[in-house]
Amino acid sequence: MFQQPHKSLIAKWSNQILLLCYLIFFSPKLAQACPDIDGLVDMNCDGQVVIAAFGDSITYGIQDSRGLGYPGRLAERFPNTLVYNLGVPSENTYSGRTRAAQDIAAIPAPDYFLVLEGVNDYWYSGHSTSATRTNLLKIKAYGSLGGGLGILSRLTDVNRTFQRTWVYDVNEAIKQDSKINYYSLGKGILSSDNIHPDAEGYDEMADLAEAVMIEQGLLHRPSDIDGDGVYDFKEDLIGTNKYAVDSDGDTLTDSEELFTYHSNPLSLDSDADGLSDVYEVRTLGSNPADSRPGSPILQTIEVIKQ
Ligand SMILES: [Ca+2]
Ligand SMILES: [Ca+2]
Ligand SMILES: [Ca+2]
Ligand SMILES: [Ca+2]
Repeated sequence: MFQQPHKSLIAKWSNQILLLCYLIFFSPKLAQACPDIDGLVDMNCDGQVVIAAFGDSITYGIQDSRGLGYPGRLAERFPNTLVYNLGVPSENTYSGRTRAAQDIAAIPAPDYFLVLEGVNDYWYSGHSTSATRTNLLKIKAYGSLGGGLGILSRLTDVNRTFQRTWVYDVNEAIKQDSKINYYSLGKGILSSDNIHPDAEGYDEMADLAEAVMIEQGLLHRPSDIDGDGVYDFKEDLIGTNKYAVDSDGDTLTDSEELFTYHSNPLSLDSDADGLSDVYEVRTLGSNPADSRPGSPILQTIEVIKQ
């Protein structure tokens, strides 16, 4: 009877010690990185994570009693992430190739571009697995145009005898190119129409997509040589020094300036009001990126000056 509270007390303290170690060694850096959102990497470091799910009726979500499809389920799981369902029922990859270019131009650059298409190519006159593969690789490539990850999926299984061989052959053809293996979920995910998943099946698809996105994001996280949380390509883009955590030497790190204070990491006085960024941040608590005397602390200083 006495051991249980004692044990939980130790557990409580060790948790607090662990939390303290975490805060001391990791938290400041993590909090200021080209920040992950909902556990997903902001691959292009534009301040938002965008998932675009491209495909046919299986992406759209036909036969889903919840009307969400697997992309809608991802939106539920990643509430701070923008999710686009780019599913068009009945589409084949020949049409998909053209549409992908248009769709990508119409949405914010995706960090994760999920592609699942090809089962309808069976009905395309003169279809071949190599042409389908070529189309899919073209579609997937649009996903990386804005700095994101294109992720190709193997087709879900079907319960139509005449189409099963086609699905199997396409999956064999794209085996090396695909990261999400929906085929592995088997026929158990299918609804009564023998081709679309049911609600539970879409749940399983979302489980798989979620796991692969997290894994691929970590595998492909962009390089950050100086470890200041701003990816190298971003530093090259804005002109900061990717080998130094504080490019302008004012003791505010590049990531603090970019993501916390929104000041200029290459200027000692971003808003040119005569008060240095570090003085505004550390002493005045005012906004170093806004010269308007709107903050209470700035007004106080002005009164003192008069
Ligand atoms: Ca992004
Ligand atoms: Ca960096
Ligand atoms: Ca600085
Ligand atoms: Ca200033």
